[in-house]
Order: sequence, then structure tokens, then C-alpha cells
Amino acid sequence: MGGSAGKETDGGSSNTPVEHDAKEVRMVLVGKTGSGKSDTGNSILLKTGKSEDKPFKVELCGESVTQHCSCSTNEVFGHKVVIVDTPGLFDTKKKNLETLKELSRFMLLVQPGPHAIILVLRVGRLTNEIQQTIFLLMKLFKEDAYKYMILLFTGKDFLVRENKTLERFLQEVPADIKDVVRKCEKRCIAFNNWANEDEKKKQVKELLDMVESMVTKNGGNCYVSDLQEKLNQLVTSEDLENPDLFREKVLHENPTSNASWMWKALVAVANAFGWDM
Ligand SMILES: Nc1nc2c(ncn2[C@@H]2O[C@H](COP(=O)(O)OP(=O)(O)OP(=O)(O)O)[C@@H](O)[C@H]2O)c(=O)[nH]1
Ligand SMILES: [Mg+2]
Repeated sequence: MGGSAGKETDGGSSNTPVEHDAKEVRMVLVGKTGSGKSDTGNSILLKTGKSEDKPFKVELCGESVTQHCSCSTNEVFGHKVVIVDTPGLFDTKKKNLETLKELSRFMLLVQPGPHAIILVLRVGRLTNEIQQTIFLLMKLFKEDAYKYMILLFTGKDFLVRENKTLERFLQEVPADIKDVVRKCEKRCIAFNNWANEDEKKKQVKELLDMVESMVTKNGGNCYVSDLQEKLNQLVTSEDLENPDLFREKVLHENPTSNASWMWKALVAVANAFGWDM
């Protein structure tokens, strides 16, 4: 998987060529609070064991558990998989500095662009939840995002209990979700994050195979939207050489002055949304 990254048609930016990601598979997890993003992130990275050893915090609670974007990496079936987990950012309508910071972090963590945008939805909880997430995704990535999108339904255990296949379940989802399923060419997968290790590995393999054929279809490239390209230009060649270190820097960076690169990222995101700073 993963030829060299870059815009589908090369944008010509001096920072665009990125050899370092030859073996990286970058996936972003987006979706509503409580849909199971963090649990899915741990499953994909094959992080089982005790919860304190898992990179992403998971809890059964009504409030947002994940407060900030985070990122973790592991070698999975021969690929260096990078997962960017997001807070309930994608169901917010808040136009504030915190939202802007997290959206900027999200785009910088996945630099130079995602190979897969995983939209996480929860079986049995599908009411009016997709529009706001799609709205934000389209601001960040535009319509082309569908070409890189996979719908991942957590709660496969509920389907199994009801003896229902994913295909049957998809016939019953609301029209707006059917529309997204169609736009992303029916790339859908069900996950049980509470499954045993063998079952989890099988699911992850199925997902990676799906990502692999999508990446091949996309010419081996990750997705670089216009906004992503603007943010990529803020990344120095030194940062490009060590992506793990750069991601650490992004996680801890706080825009303190309007001359800082993180602030410039914020302004680019705000402009894409048509928000005043
Ligand atoms: N039964 C079942 N529960 C799941 C599954 N996936 C996740 N959960 C549970 O759903 C709850 C929420 O999961 P999280 O991963 O914290 O959800 P999240 O989307 O990261 O939530 P925020 O961080 O608040 O945005 C937890 O109790 C998980 O254990 C699944 O496949 N089956
Ligand atoms: Mg979470």
C-alpha cells in the first residue's frame, strides 16, 4: 500500500513531495461523540490488553470522552498504520477558538494527507447524526473526500445478536446515510470492538484490505485537499524528515502569537470555513 503521497494532480508546492510516508497508512476517525471512534482506533492498532495500555481513552458516558485530537501508530499486518482520533468535533456547531485549534491539529496530524477517512457510526443510533459531520468534512476536504471515505459501523455484536447482516442493516438506514453509502461506493464495514482477539484481527485485516484497494483505486495517493495543501506548506523539511516527532510537536503546540505556524494553520482553517478570527 501507499506509493508516494501527493495531490492527485501535483499542486507544485515545494513541500509536497513526501517520501517518508512510503510505508505509512494514515487513517482519520471522525464521527459523533460516543460512536466508538477511540475504541475502533485501539482495535485497528491491535492494542488489546488493559485500558491504560491503550493509546485512546474509551468510556461509556454521555459526554465527550476524547477532548482533543490524538494520534498513535503501530505496525499492523506489515503496514505502519497511523491513526488520528478526534473528539466530538464533528458534531459541533461551535465557532470558537477551541474548535479551530482542533480542526487545525487534525489536518496537521494527518499531514501530508489521509489515505482513508473513516466515518464511524454506531449501529442502532442513527438519527440525524451524519449531516453535521459531512458538512465539516466537506469544508476540510471537499466532495473528493468521498473517494477516500469508508463507513465503519461499530456495534457489530448487536447485528450478530439480531442475526442481521450488514447488507440487510444498510437497507434500513435513514436516507441521508444511504446517500453517503452510495457516494463512497458502498465501502462499509461492521466492527465489534468487544470481540475476542482473533475476531478483531480478522476485522482489521478486512478493513486494511478495503483501504488497500481504495488506495490503489486512488492511484496510490493520499488525499491532499486545497486546505491540506496550504497547511502542508507550513511544515518544514526538517519536520518532514521525522513525521513521528512532528506529530508530537503538533499535539503539544499552542498558538501563542499570530506569527506562529500553528496560528497560520488556524487562519487557513478559519478562512476555509468563512469564519472571522
Ligand atoms: N457493544 C459495543 N460497544 C462498543 C463498540 N465500540 C465501542 N463501544 C462502546 O461505546 C462506548 C463509546 O466508545 P468510544 O470509543 O469512547 O466513543 P468515541 O466516539 O471515541 O466517543 P468520544 O470520545 O466521546 O467522541 C464505549 O463504552 C465503548 O466500549 C462495539 O463494537 N460494540
Ligand atoms: Mg473518543
